[in-house]
Amino acid sequence: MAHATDKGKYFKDSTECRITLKEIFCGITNPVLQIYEAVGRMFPDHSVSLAREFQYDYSQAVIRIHEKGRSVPVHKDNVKYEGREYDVSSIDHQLSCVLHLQESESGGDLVLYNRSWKKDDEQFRNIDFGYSRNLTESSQSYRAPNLEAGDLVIINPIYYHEVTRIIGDVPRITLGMFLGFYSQKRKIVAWA
Ligand SMILES: O=C(O)CCC(=O)C(=O)O
Repeated sequence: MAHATDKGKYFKDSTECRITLKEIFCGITNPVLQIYEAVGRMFPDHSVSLAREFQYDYSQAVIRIHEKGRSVPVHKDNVKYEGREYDVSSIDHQLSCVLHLQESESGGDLVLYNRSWKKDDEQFRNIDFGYSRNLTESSQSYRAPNLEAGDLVIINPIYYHEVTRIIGDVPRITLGMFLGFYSQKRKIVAWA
């Protein structure tokens, strides 16, 4: 949800994104639907659907192409805090789902830190995106091993995480979405 402060633009871009994803996955099963099915099998007593607000669909997924030299700084995702103007901020719990479409030659590792976000951490926030490395330097970390195209990684995004610098000419390509859980309704909504 890159346009957290401009809902009109977010929902307009979501419509265009839906058309683009349809074109990209024309002729094959849309991986977004495959992820919904996989999540449905993990949580058989929950329904799984795309998030909607009034008559608007949220964006289905974001495709990230990380080229050589790119990295994603230490950050967390928490729609209850960052997306308060969106209906999905009323969820009880959030997970992040990343389908790997192409790995880089080297680097591009997902590193998870054993430290969850607290409001006080906002003082360590970078101006543009992410947080100061000081925040996680003394936390235990876990590097997701040997990920391959086709792997689906599900994390609790309130724990700090980062993607290390991409090395080599082959870009790292992923398709990402968030899952929001409404515990009482046993309902999971997906958005990006
Ligand atoms: O690309 C990844 O492995 C992690 C993506 C990420 O940072 C996120 O979903 O918040």
